[in-house]
Amino acid sequence: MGEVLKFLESAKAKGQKLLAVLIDPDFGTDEAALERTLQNACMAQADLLFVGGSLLTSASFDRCVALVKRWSTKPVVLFPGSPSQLSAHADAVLFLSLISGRNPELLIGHHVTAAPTVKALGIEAIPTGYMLVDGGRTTTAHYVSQSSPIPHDKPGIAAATALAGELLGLRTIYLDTGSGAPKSVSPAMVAAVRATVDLPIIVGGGIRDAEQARALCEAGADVLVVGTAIEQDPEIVFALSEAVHG
Ligand code: 1GP
Repeated sequence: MGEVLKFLESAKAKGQKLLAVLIDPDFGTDEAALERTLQNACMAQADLLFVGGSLLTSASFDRCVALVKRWSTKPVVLFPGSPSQLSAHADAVLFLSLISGRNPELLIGHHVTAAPTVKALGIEAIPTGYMLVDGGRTTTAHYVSQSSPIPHDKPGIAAATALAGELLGLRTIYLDTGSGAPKSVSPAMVAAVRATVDLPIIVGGGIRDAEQARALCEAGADVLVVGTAIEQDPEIVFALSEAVHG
């Protein structure tokens, strides 16, 4: 097992919740802002840096990952929106299967394209059941994946989907309403998935404040991923970190 998955599993076993700061690779073109965000993440004791996005508009992905690695002591994990979002500077990649959708390209197609590069780069691949959940509007992730999200008020569908992922041998479950979603996944949905699977549960999309973060951790999330709120207010990472670690 790779080091990052070991870290996630051992934190879960000890009941330690983790905060991942999501860096949008396009945001990395403003290097001063990126450095400030990473300094804050470091001072706030965020546990992981995720890098990725559903749609890249700049060509500087590899440079962004290299800068994140240089300016941080925490594991750098790719959260790729496409097989081109791979970099040798990362410690690991979430090898995502979009199990909430029925788009074969995102269940196996992109994986075939990406696998030889992942192997050649020597980065750890973490088999992840990725589940898009309706968060109140169509996000870029929903649109680009051409898949229907799980309805926000159907925790049973989320639990059954996560269980199928666990039985297929996936090692983490990622529940996401998509970047900038008006609503996060509900604590009720997280609790239903927690009651059904024993895997580390990653939750992201639309998390904006400490109260929300606390409720999701109490419901059973192991890792919270926050991007937009920290981009909009870099200081909020301190309150989020306190909520997650407290
Ligand atoms: C999106 O889970 C991430 O895939 C984070 O979402 O940008 O809304 O925090 P936000």
